Amino acid sequence: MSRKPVVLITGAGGEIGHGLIQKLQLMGRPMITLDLVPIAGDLAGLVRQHYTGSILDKQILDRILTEYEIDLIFHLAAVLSTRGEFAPIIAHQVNVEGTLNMLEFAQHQGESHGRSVTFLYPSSIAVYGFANLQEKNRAGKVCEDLYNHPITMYGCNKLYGEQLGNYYCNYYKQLAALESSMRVDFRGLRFPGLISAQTLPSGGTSDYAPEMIHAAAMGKSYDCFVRDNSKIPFMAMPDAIDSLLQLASVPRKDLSRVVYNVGAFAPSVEQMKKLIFEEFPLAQIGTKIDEKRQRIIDSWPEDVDDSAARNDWGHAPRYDLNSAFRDYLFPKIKEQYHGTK
Ligand code: AKB
Repeated sequence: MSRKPVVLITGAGGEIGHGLIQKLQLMGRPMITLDLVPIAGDLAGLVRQHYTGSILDKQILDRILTEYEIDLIFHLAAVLSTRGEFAPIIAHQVNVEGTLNMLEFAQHQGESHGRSVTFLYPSSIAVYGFANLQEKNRAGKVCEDLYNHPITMYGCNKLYGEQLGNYYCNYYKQLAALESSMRVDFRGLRFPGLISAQTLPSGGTSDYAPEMIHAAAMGKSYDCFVRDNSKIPFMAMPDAIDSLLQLASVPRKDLSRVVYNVGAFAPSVEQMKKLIFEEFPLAQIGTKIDEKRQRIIDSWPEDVDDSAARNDWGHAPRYDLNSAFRDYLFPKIKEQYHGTK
């Protein structure tokens, strides 16, 4: 029975999933979704079927395997860095064992349908780590193969998840009699902090940026938990979604790497506060440093070298710092909270 292949999105209820579902629907791509919670009302009508459950539940994955042919997976389910430091074992189970389940699922899909499954894996700048702030500042824009010394469980999980994906893609059961590698066409993106106008993040350490902007727009006071001179790379959510879709569509032969850095802009907290106060002069944004979360931010790079992504598949974010805030975030967030642009 020939069935039209569909896209599977895990962790579909999260920030990336929200925008990705909307974009895939506009592209006319049929999709199914999986998340621990039911799908939000505004998205339910955009997906063919939503499965409420865990990527750790192999029975639900087996059920999906019998019901759908899947040719593209966006594996978004994850426990992020801050939340992972309160429950490191759960983070490992979801981020590593859950990812292993999804890679095995993709392998079975590929074997049963006789073709490879493209597997998009959002990794993170959390895979990087530095001995101290001086080393971070000296390193500047880091390339993929240096400073892979994460200090969070999430970062460790994401780095290993990249290695697992490379194994499934290029070495799976390499000693077995039957050739069965390349059923999983694994592609990873190391995302910076992501800022969405539509949703607020939860459980991340880079959350201070979206939290500040949304608080200002809602007229709520907010204390940033890191120093004003803290600097890591960020990206507007539409660019993050476009980079996932762009990497998913590139012929494998054009890729020189399994995992890519992607960047857009790398502001200090001070630079972001200045833009926010220009837009919301009455904003009440203070500073109340959380030294433990500060140490995580200090372990992440000032910026990333994404030349491989730009050269191999034309990564070119639409938004820089000023346009992200002035053309995307401020008008969209105002519209969301006040109905005005
Ligand atoms: C986090 O803060 O944990 C994430 C990330 C940078 O990967 N937003």
